[in-house]
Amino acid sequence: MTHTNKSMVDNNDILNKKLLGLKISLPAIILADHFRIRPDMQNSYSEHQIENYQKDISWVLTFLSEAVWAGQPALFDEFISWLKIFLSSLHVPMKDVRESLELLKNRINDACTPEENTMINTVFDPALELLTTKKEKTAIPSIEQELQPMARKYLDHLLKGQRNEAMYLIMNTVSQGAPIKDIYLTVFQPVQYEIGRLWQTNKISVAQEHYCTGATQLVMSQLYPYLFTGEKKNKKMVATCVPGELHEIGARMVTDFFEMEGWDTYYLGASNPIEGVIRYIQDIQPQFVAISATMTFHVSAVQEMVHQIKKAPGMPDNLKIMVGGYPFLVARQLWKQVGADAYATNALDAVNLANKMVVQ
Ligand code: B12
Repeated sequence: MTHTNKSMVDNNDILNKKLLGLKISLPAIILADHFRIRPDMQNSYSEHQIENYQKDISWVLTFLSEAVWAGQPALFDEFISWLKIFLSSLHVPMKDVRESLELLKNRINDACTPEENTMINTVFDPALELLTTKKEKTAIPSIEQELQPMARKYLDHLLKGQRNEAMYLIMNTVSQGAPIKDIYLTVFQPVQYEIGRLWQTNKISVAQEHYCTGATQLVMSQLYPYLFTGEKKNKKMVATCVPGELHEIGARMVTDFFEMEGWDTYYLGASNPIEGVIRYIQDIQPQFVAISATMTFHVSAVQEMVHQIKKAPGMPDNLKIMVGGYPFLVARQLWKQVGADAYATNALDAVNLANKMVVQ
C-alpha cells in the first residue's frame, strides 16, 4: 500500500489474506511450541489461560496483517505497546510474551517467501524491540490523564453507577451557558479515553465500560435540542463508520459539530456495509462524507470505502471525503494513502476544515 504500483498493491492484498489465513492454524501451533520450550508453563496453565493465549495470537495476526498491508510499522508498534500494558495488568510476564511473539515470527517466516518476510519483519522487528525495552509508543493515553474538574466529577458519577447525577451535572452546566462543544471535547471525549484506559489496565470490567458508554450516549441524546443553534448553511454531510467498526461515538461527535455549524447532517452510525453508504450518498447528494475507524485493523476497510465511493456512479460533483479516528492519529500520513481528501484529529478541526473546503 505504501507503493503506488498496482501489482505491489495486489501483492499486499495477497499477503494480508495469507497472514489472516494463519489465524486458523498458528494459535494452537505456537502454544504447543511454547509449551515444548517451557514445560513449567504447560504445567501451570489453566484451560482459560490456554484459550486466552490462542485468542491473543489470533489478535496479533489481525493487527500485524493490517500494518504489513499498509506498510506502516507504527500501527503495529502501537498495538504491541497497548498489548504490553494490557497483559502486564493481568500479570502475564513480559518474558512469556516476548518468547511467544518470537515463536510466532519464526512460524510466519517459515510460511512466507523471502520477499514477504522482508515486508513482515520490517513491521515485526521494531515492535519486538519495544518488548525488550521499557519504551512504549502509543497515541492512546496510557497513564491517568489530568481530567478537568468537571470531567473528573462526571467520571466519578459514572463509575459509581450514578447516571442521573452525571446527567444533571451536564444539563445544569449547559443551562448555565457552557458551550456544548467544550462539554464534548473536555468532558465526554477524555472521559471515554479514561474509561478505556481503566478497562485496559484491568481496573474496571467490560460491564462498567458498557454502563459508562451507554450513559454518555444517553446524555449526548439529551443535548440534541441544543445542537440546532447555528444558521443553516445549505450544506450536507454524511458520517459513517466502516464495516466491522463498532466505535461510533467519535463519528457521532464529528456529526454533531457539523450540525452545530449549520450543516444538515446524516449520521449512519457503526459498522455500515459499503453498498448501503453509497446508495445513501446517491440519495442525499451531500458535499461531504466523514468516515471513521478506531481499530487499526480497519484501515483497509477505510481505503475500500473511499475507493468504492469515489468510483460509484451518481456521486455528487466535487464530493469531499474526510477520514479520521485512531489509526490516522498513529500514522499521520495514512489518510493520503487511503485516498481521502482530508483528515482532522478531532471534531472541531474536522468542521473547521470542512467549512473551508466546501464553500457555498
Ligand atoms: C466505548 C468503547 C468501546 C465500545 C464502543 C461502543 C460504541 N457505541 O461506540 C465497544 C464495547 C463496542 C468496544 C469494543 C471494542 N473495543 Co473499544 N473502546 C471504547 C472506548 C472506551 C471509548 C471509545 C470512545 O467512545 N471514544 C470517544 C470518542 C469521542 O473519541 P474518538 O473515537 O477518538 O473520536 C474523536 C477523534 O478520534 C476524531 N474522529 C473519530 N472519527 C472521526 C472521523 C472523521 C472523519 C474525523 C475527521 C475525525 C474523527 O474525532 C472524534 C471527536 O473529537 C475506547 C477508548 C479510547 N481511547 O478511545 C476503547 C478502545 C478503542 N477499544 C479497544 C478495544 C481493544 C476494543 C475491542 C477489541 C475489545 C474486545 N476485546 O472486543 C472491541 C473492538 C470492537 C470493534 N470491532 O470495533 C481499545 C483499542 C486498543 C487498540 N490498540 O487498538 C481501546 C483504545 C481501549 C483501550 N484503552 O484499551 N469499545
